[in-house]
Amino acid sequence: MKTGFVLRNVEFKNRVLVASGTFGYGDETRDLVDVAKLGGIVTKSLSWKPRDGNPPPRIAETPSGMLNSIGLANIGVHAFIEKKLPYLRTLDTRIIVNIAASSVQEYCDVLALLESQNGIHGFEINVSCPNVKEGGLSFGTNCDLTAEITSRLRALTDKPLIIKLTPNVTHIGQFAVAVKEAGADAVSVINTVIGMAVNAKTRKPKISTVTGGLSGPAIKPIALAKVYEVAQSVDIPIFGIGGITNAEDAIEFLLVGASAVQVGTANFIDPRTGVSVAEGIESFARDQALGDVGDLVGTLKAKKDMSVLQSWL
Ligand code: RRO
Repeated sequence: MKTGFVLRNVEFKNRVLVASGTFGYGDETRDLVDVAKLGGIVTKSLSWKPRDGNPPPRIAETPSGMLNSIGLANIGVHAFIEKKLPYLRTLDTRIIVNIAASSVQEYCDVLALLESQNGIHGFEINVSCPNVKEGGLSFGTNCDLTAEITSRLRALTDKPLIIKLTPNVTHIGQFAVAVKEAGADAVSVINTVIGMAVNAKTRKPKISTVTGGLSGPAIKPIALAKVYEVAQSVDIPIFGIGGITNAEDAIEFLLVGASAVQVGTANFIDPRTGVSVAEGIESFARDQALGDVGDLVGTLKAKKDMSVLQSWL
């Protein structure tokens, strides 16, 4: 059974990665998860300088979803290189480093510095954090700026360049087209959906920044629709993300057009979820007598002319 795939010049052993922000820098779960059974790890977004993030409370539970406003808390690219990358280099899986920034120049500086290090297989560019005032959605909801960031970074690396898109736009397919034309190898679809939770008794929002990013099973139908729209718009690979908790969820993403998936919020319940999703996909493909998990990608049986999205594309 073939489980892997190739993106640009990098081979992934299977189509399941763990999503940025839900697996730290890979070291917290070292005694819990056999990461060699994952296609890869996407590390928590890095900025040039360390950031403390937003004040608490910055996480709230909602029915079937988690609301976060971490505010890009991270150790900064220099501490990452010194303290985290040596361990990541020892792992038998692909390491994708996620980068966030508050200016185009900062994205370039962080990527250029990481580019000079061994042990990084690709970059995922976060233009979609809903919880910071500078950068984040102010980039990711502007198609021209998203394309400019992509082309500036493309010039700096020959490694896979993946742009992580926000669902908080009217036509995500247009963003996928723009980043493809600017040189992106793939897109990650989706980051969190802007949401809000309120405590009726105190009349206060449940997180300090009032709104946050909703993730978990609550957003899976939104994510499937966004992946479908992107798959109808571009032919570059898509990492499908949003509420995946088991193999069946992941297979749904492959069917609508994702080439691979990332498991996010489910890691907070069980950090081994990605491994069991990878195993479950493989046994599903075997049961279906497929020779390659990739044979599932984009094979949704849907009448395209029946899709209401079609009139936008
Ligand atoms: O740190 C965060 O608040 C955060 C980020 Br950078 C992101 O990309 N998505 C999200 O839901 N939270």
